[in-house]
Amino acid sequence: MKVSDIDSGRQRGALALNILDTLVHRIGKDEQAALPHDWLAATILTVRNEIIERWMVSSKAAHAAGAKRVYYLSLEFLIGRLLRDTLANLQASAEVKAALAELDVDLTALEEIEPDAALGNGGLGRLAACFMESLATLDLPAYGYGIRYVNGMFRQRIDDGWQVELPETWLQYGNPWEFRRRESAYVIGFGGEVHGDENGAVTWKPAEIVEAMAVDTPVVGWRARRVNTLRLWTARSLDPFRLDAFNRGDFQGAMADQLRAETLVRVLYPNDSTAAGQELRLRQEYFFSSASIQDIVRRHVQYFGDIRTLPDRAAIQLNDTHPAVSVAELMRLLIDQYGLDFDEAWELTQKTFGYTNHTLLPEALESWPLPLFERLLPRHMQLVYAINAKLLRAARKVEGIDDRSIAAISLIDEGGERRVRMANLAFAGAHSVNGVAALHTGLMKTTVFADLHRLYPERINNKTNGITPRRWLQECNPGLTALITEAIGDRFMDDAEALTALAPFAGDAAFRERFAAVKHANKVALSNYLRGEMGLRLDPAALFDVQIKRIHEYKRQLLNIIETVALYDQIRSHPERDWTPRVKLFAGKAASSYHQAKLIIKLAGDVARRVNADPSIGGLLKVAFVPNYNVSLAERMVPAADLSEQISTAGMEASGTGNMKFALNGALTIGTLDGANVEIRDHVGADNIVIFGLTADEVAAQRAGGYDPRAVIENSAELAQAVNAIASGVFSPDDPNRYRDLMNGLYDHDWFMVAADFDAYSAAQRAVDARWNDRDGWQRSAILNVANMGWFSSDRTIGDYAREIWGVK
Ligand code: 26V
Repeated sequence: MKVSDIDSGRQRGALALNILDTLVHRIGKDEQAALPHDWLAATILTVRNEIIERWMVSSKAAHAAGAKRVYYLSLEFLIGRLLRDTLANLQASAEVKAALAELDVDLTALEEIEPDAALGNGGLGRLAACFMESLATLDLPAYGYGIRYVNGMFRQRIDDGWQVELPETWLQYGNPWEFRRRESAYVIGFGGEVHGDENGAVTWKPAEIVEAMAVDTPVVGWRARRVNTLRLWTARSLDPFRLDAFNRGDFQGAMADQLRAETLVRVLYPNDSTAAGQELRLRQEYFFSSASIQDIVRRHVQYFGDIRTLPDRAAIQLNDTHPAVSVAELMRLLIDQYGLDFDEAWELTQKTFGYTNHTLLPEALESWPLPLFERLLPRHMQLVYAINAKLLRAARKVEGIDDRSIAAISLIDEGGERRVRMANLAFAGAHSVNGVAALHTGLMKTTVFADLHRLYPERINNKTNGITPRRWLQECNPGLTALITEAIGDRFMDDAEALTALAPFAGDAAFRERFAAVKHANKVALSNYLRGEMGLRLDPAALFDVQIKRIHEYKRQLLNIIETVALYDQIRSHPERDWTPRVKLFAGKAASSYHQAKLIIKLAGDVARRVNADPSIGGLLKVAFVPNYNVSLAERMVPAADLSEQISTAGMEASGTGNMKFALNGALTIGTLDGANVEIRDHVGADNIVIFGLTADEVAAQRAGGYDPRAVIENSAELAQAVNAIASGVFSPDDPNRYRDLMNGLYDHDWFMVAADFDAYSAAQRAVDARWNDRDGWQRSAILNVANMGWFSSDRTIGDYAREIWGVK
């Protein structure tokens, strides 16, 4: 039976028939029986067919040209949904929408039931996803390598104000985007013993092995210029079912190997603030590093024959230290399999790798207890020692170098229990070490990497982060995109820096009105969504003030909440003043073991409940914590924001990328001089951003020189009143002591300088109110933000990596 035969007789074009054919023959359902997920799968499979040929063209062209390939190794890819993005990049949205309409199916509804691929924690993972899209857009041959987690980032439910973590089952209906590559499989070993023979050749006999199998997802660049591959590894046992054990009646034993393999790829570590430290995490890191490096080496030798030309044909970028064991893995393959001598292998390795650092937080810097590393990876341990010997020999030649400096450079931390330092291994094994914003790169040179920097002063460089304007402007904000296109044409879609042509429109009153109308419509849409999801009633005319990101003390959601309490207090005391109506929105996940962060979520909810229920403030202030922050929620919230909260303690946020998304969508930033905020100010102009608070240098100086938060609190009536109200249970009458310790922490140490920055922050917020009342001035600034944010496109960032680190065109 052909699809046309079961056609209901209506007029249907080729694409509609194609989707229907896929539904019937691939999904096995007819139109009447199909559920929304069946239509989604049929649509994705049909679209995927359109991609495959371009995909093959892309890889054949790279092969024929002998092009150098980029390999982006990352334990996280926070992709989100793919259908809308892929259709947009194929320029096929309208066509597919029309075809589905012929089948009485709504494309937007399908797009919104696609599960969010949340294989990442936050900024680092989302950056990797933006980079993949920009690599394809810039027509650079590239592969992303990672793990196909069965359970990605947890789903957050808020129960009685408390965060509860639930497993996210994104693969529940299968994943129609992916191709399982059974033939691309590698054996990964763990443990066992290392033997050397009389000629010096070394063999590692692992005690345990699993197989890594490739699962590929096509990544379509803008205007489908190129299709690259995101290759995620899944694990399987080489002996998935032990019949001998089964026949003995040992049913569990029969499956034990398979279970162990599946455990490797079961969960993403849901933490971005504390190094995990568990054996399973190191196993994940090695599993994916080894599979990726074996795959890269195999491809190189197959195409080019000589392993010695690897650095000419492959650039491998390490996304933080999570894949740093790759340095030792490549050394192992070069020496033990290809017979190179150590020095030659080291030179090739250094030329091949680049390393990106994403955090200076000492607690997030990975290091592994030496006994664990040695037990799991005995051959790699030997290589780490050999690399370290070479590194320290070089260090000792530096004039005036002292023992403290040598100890800081060493790959082994000898203070306390001995540990392998992954950041030092990545630094030593790479020709390029980059930070992700100018300020952060500067701090790398003077703090964590100061000694390594003195040894290799050319190695550290800056690559300021970026975001893809396809997802973060065109797709999430079609209203603004249409308005911009009408004003300046569509060149900005191919070159985001062409947005500067919008700047003169800031002076055009009619344009400002239309710009404001687009923002208003986005706020109405978000309000409607939040009413449906959580019964919230918001006034879209109010100022939407948004802080959405991982919950962490350094990001200072607490500063925002305390200021909210102070504002509430002020409105109650002076109801006669001309207050700006505000909606304060929070969203974000806390690491499951991070008690303080979870308490901050609870506090946001407690403050919201009290404030929202108080009729005496006449609806001038509304507060909400929106559950389950993820990429899709960000796509709804970012276009609706008026004010973007980027208020980390200066020196602690490596870059931030949410800051860029908001500014590109016409929100004004209130922020500290931290991370990329500094460069955002330089681009949008100091008049179009609200900067407050201590600088990174001042934070360091205060911390060094007897900062006394108690005195600061006692000197600020507004702050003291808010802190004391929270501490005494005004917002938690059911448990008046709930926030006592949290508030005492501010008096006692206040490591994140909440008290130190409070008055400046509060004053900055009142300055925001004043600007809001100057409607023209506000819209002018908002338009100038959009016009000047093109530089923060990840196309620019990837162009910089390509030229300055990878040497690819
Ligand atoms: C650490 C760990 C520790 C073990 C458990 C899993 C895990 C996962 C991630 C991390 C490191 C997270 C570092 C990170 O996300 N940094 C963010 O990177 C963004 C992109 O460069 C940047 O914009 C943010 O400022 C920075 O915090």
